[in-house]
Amino acid sequence: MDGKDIDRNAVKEGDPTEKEQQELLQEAGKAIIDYDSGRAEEVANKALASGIEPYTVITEGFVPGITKVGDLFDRGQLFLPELILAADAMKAGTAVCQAEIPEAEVKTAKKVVIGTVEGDIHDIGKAIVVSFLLANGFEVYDIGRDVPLEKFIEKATEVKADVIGMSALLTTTMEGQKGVILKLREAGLRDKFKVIVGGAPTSQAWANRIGADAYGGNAVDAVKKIKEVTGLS
Ligand code: B1M
Repeated sequence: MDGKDIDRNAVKEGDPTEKEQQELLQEAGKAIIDYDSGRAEEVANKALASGIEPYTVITEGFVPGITKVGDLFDRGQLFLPELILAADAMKAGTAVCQAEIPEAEVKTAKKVVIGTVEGDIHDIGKAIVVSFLLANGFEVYDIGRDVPLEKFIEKATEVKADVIGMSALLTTTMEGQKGVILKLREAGLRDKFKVIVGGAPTSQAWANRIGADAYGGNAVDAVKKIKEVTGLS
């Protein structure tokens, strides 16, 4: 769907009501809980067409769904196969939304190398951060997931990056974020790059403890912090 021309703020007679939009957001979450990729895409399209912002569809629609699935998994009420199916539905739904977050025409000339650290294959949140960085004019080098620690430094050096961004969703792989900072120090490169960390188990306190320059709590916050550390705001 090409929704780039939709003026989401223009209210017309017959437009969906706030209640209908709330129902669509709930349906989005339910599609994840039901592991239904097709429905996740369908609801995403409907929600966008109803005028809901792509980021709102993700954060108020899909995220509560995947969070619920994560909680059930944590409590042993569902298992890895279901978690994988829910993640597939999450990716399908968020991809529809991300396609509606256009890349900025005006570029910032700031380069960000971003990936999920070694041992960690969670990349849904990182992909959302990448979309937001592109929408804000950053040149982004997404080096993927389960990325060896050295690769962050190699890529950042190769492209003369301003920022290294590391995502981690597991308490065990958070250590990789610290590892990259230690490696940067050992190589005498710590001053060359700003470092931002993010992912559900991380926090500002963690960023402070490992000597990162910033912590991003979500995609919007990540962009804000990267703008701050690169002197754009
Ligand atoms: Co996994 N998983 N998972 N998982 N998984 C968690 C993280 C977990 C909390 C679930 C739980 O038990 N409640 C738990 C971790 C527990 C812990 O470490 N203490 C867990 C586990 C245990 C595991 C496995 C070990 C399970 C197993 O194999 N037995 C395994 C690990 C595999 C590995 O990585 N080696 C595993 C696997 C998987 C799937 C593959 C099935 C799938 C991931 C698919 C994928 O990403 N391609 C998956 C999923 C989907 C989840 C949950 C349910 C949802 C994660 C997600 O996508 N959230 C998760 C539970 C949860 O988080 N509540 C869970 C939505 C996303 C939009 O949010 O990623 O937080 P998030 O990103 C946000 C912010 O954090 C921030 O902005 C994003 C957008 O707002 N952000 C950044 C993220 N990165 C950033 C970087 C920045 C700045 C901001 O700067 C660089």
